[in-house]
Amino acid sequence: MNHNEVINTYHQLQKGLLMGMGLIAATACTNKGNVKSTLSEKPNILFIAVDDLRPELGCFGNNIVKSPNIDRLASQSVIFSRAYCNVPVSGASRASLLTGTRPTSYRFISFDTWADKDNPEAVTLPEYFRRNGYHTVSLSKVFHHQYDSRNGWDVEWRPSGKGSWRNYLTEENLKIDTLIKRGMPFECADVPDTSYFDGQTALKAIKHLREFRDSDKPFFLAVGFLKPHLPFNAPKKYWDMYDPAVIGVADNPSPPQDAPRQAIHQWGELRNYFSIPEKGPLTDSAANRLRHGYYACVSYTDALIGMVLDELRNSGLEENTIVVLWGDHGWNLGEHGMWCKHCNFNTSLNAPLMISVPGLTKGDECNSITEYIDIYPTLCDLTGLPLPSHLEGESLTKRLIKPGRTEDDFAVCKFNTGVTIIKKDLFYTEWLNKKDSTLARMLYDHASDPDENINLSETAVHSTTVENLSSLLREKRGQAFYK
Ligand SMILES: [Ca+2]
Repeated sequence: MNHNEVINTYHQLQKGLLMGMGLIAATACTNKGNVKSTLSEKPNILFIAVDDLRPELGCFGNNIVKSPNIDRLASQSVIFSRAYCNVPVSGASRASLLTGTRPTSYRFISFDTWADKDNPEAVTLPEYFRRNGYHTVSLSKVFHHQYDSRNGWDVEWRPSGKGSWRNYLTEENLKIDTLIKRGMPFECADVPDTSYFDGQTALKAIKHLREFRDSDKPFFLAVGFLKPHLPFNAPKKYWDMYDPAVIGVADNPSPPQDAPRQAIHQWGELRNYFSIPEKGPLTDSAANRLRHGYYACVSYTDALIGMVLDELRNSGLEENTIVVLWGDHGWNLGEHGMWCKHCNFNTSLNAPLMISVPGLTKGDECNSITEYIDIYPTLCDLTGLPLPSHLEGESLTKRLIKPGRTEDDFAVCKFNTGVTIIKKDLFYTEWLNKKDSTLARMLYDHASDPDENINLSETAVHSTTVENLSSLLREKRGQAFYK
């Protein structure tokens, strides 16, 4: 079955539902067998963005992290276990995903990227849906900047409260933040779930879902959660879910053998926080406490996502709503001695993605290599909208219908001057100058070294592989890479 046939099958499945049945379930045949679907021709979209979420969740096989609500969503989704952000830093990753276009040598560079400024020709995902009859709502951080893609939203809302964006609740932490402008890297406070900004966001999402129940217009509801981004502030009960001894520290706290200096950074984002040393490694107990805080924030966010998903179900909207959950990039929790994102290692590039299509997806894992720029065309396909010509990704619809490996899959990710191509088990990065010359490189084979501890790029036995990947990287990185 080729791609067009898959799309046709899916739309036949949709059309079959409209023949006088409205939202009543009907059956259609796909290559997975009989599929019951409840989608109307214009299904709603719930688009959940989670800031700095690693794919370390129960549904991704992690035994430590407690994420029952996301796991429940995963059981109704296809889980993309090899999804990669195209840029491992917030603003740039979001601008790339939401325009469906690749980073280049000159665009989508930093945390405070504007999609409108970096790629003004591209119609953003929400704007495209708004133009096509959707009521579009953005809650909290979806684009990095509140007023980016201003024409994209009917409603744009951000949470607010006393103190800085770091959103501490204890008097002690508020005082530290105010006095020295460097807050604590975490907070464990005995407060209700709705006290922090993300709690406000979940309540706001629930309010909108209740309003949508009585509307004839399809909705595109984007809900951005700020945690587990630093500082790791979460109600105490989520800290209490974890035993620090079980969390431990990273197994590989040293840089990879023979890695170039460009591969390693000094995690300035974390060092900005009070109590973190200006240079040098963290003690094991500090590292353990940070990991504990990160996991507490993951479980806190999971609970808030559960509140939103419960409302989706209770409101009767679930059966006609596609749900996409994505984290904007990965995060280092001490691996290679590093913290935060901002690097070309798998820990920063691999990110959680799952897509739920009612009646179609049932918890299968897709281990094809996918890129975040694939999300935009996928949502167009699933809602029957033609693909805008500027898109550079590939629709994942065929993988939703038949999850499984394809031979032609790859991903290209970029951070600053480092460009990574991921092909099969190989992760190859080159750092380039403005004339496209190679400054440094690294190669990891995940078949034998999934944690990326031995750089193979300079070994004679891998020279042909490096040559081939170097060519492939230049072929796949996008025609607009250099102006
Ligand atoms: Ca982020």
